[in-house]
Amino acid sequence: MLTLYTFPTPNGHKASILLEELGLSYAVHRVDLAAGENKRPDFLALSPITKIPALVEELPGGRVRRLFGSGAILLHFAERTGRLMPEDPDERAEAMSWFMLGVSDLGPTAIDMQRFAARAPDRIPHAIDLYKGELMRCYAALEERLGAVEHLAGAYSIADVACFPFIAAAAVAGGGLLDRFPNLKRWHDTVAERPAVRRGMAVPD
Ligand SMILES: N[C@@H](CCC(=O)N[C@@H](CS)C(=O)NCC(=O)O)C(=O)O
Repeated sequence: MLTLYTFPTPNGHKASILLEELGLSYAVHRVDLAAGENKRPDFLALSPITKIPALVEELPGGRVRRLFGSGAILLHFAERTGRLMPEDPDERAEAMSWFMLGVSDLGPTAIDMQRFAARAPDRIPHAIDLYKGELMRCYAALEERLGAVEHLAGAYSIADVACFPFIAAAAVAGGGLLDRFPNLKRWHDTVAERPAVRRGMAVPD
């Protein structure tokens, strides 16, 4: 039995897309970030950094395994199932590289950009320019790669799952991201059409 602790944000959506893609059955526990539910002691026990997503796996013998962070959840289930991660060493190296770009560059940069551009009490132009520039580096890298391959590691993989929700969020935020990056748009539109992605993006509803 799997329980996903989540909220409708890009990192939460990575985990729900992954579970949907793998056809794993799971319960959803909504952690209302706006109400500060992530700071409650019961959630702290699951996610020491008090961020969603987290996942609890009930194992035989009453054992419980917890995972926190979208990267850990994606890697864990790709390894366990042998799916959404290429076997060929060269393709695997590409998949890992783009997966990490999604987890450690694109996601954190997009969140920090949002913090400075939309939520900071004072406008700090240097911080906004810095994060805008870093985000552009991510988009430019993805755009170039997607001009050469259909998906980030060739075949659809956890690399795509790790990047898609942040690109989808930027696309709906306005600013014409997908008009400026045609390869990214082609990839975004293809991934968005996947039934598992549609279902995962609607969690929690
Ligand atoms: N490294 C984590 C980051 C998770 C994260 O930033 N989660 C955000 C929502 S997208 C969150 O829970 N924010 C609540 C907070 O910062 O208090 C991952 O990749 O999943």
